[in-house]
Amino acid sequence: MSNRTIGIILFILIIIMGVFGLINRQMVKDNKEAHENAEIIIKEEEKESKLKFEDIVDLGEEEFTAVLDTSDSNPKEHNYTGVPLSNIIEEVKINMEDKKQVIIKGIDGYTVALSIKEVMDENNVYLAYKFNGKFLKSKEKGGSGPYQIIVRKDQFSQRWCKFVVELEVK
Ligand SMILES: Nc1nc2c(c(=O)[nH]1)N[C@H]1C(S)=C(S)[C@@H](COP(=O)(O)O)O[C@H]1N2
Ligand SMILES: [Mo]
Repeated sequence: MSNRTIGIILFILIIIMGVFGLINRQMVKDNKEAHENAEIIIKEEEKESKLKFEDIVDLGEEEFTAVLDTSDSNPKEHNYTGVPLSNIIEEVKINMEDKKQVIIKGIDGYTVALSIKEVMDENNVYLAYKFNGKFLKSKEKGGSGPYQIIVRKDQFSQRWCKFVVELEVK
């Protein structure tokens, strides 16, 4: 092979790598933007509050492990990043003492009820936004985010509401 041919091959490879690099950077950016725009509505009777990702991330971020056990997978421990659900409720000045439960809704209509007792329990209920160090993708992008409720003490994962958009404290 002539030097010229090798040169052309190298040039083409560098262009391909550059294009992949740009695509990857755009995907990371899209994902980050999706997160920055990700809002959650918190309701209490007539009162409605909204929190954005930038508000949520400041409410005591923690990394924790939880065992995911679905109907089509065996139990496996994973790392999540999120904030305790009770911190979110406190942030919007809802007093949990006279309440019974928190109703969590996903964008697909899936609804989960947690008792206030469970929510107040230490290291149990979290609103997660990262899974094994990566942001949870939206439903359209094949993920379980941008937010997912994790109930660490729940043996099965039915109540780990995916695509969370609304919380109602009753
Ligand atoms: N929003 C939403 N959350 C959901 C579900 C769902 O259908 N919609 N399914 C539940 C069930 S039955 C399980 S086992 C866990 C994990 O679901 P996966 O199998 O998609 O991981 O999510 C739970 N949370
Ligand atoms: Mo399930």
